[in-house]
Amino acid sequence: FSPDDVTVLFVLGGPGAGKGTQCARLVSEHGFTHLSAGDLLRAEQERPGSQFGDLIKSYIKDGLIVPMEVTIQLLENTMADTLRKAGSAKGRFLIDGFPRKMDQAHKFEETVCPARMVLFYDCPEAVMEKRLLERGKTSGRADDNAESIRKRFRTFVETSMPVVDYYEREGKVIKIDATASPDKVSAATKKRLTEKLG
Ligand code: UP5
Ligand code: MG
Repeated sequence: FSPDDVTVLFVLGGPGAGKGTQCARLVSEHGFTHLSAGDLLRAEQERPGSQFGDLIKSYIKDGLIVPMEVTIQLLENTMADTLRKAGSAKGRFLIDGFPRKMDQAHKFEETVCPARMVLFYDCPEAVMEKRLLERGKTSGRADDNAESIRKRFRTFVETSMPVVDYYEREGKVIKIDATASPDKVSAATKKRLTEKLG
């Protein structure tokens, strides 16, 4: 995809920081297409005949990063499908929960499309843990339990924060305090995005 046609924003933040919640709001109010890497992986895991089902299941339960080829292919296919259905070469995409490892960041930007900006939702672990345990009562997500949450936090600190730091050095990060109410976080996001993107 040409960056002249396609605007990509990466949306990063720890598990439970509120990436999905905020992306949903940006879609309804700003015409972005929301692609959650985690949602695409969970859907692929459920797809009958998928050769990656078992692999995805075990990686997600352990909070580990699925080999990047799988995730990048899912994202690229979904972007292409979206543009095809819209009958347009142009599109704006929020890519939620990706890249969360340096190799994914480089590969995606080389082979799919460079990112214009990175939204980073900053949230302390204690707040994220509380949200995830609460959601776990009803979400049915295999990784919303105390043990998986601990593993997800560890992967985030060791593997995913270096990606945020990398984009920070590139001057692409918009950092937002994610501890306030969804409305407040959403208002802060819109303000900062408008300053940067117009
Ligand atoms: N909530 C949200 N905002 C709130 C607020 N401001 N105040 C109070 N409550 C708030 O929110 C989480 C919960 O908090 C919800 O109940 C919400 O109502 C409440 P949500 O918006 O879902 O947060 P989000 O950051 O999206 O949390 P999520 O659990 O989706 O984050 P993860 O990053 O852990 O999950 P993801 O689906 O992205 O990835 C899951 C796994 O997939 C990874 O661990 C990994 O194993 C795998 N994966 C890969 O291997 N590769 C990838 O590239 C991506 C994922
Ligand atoms: Mg999410």
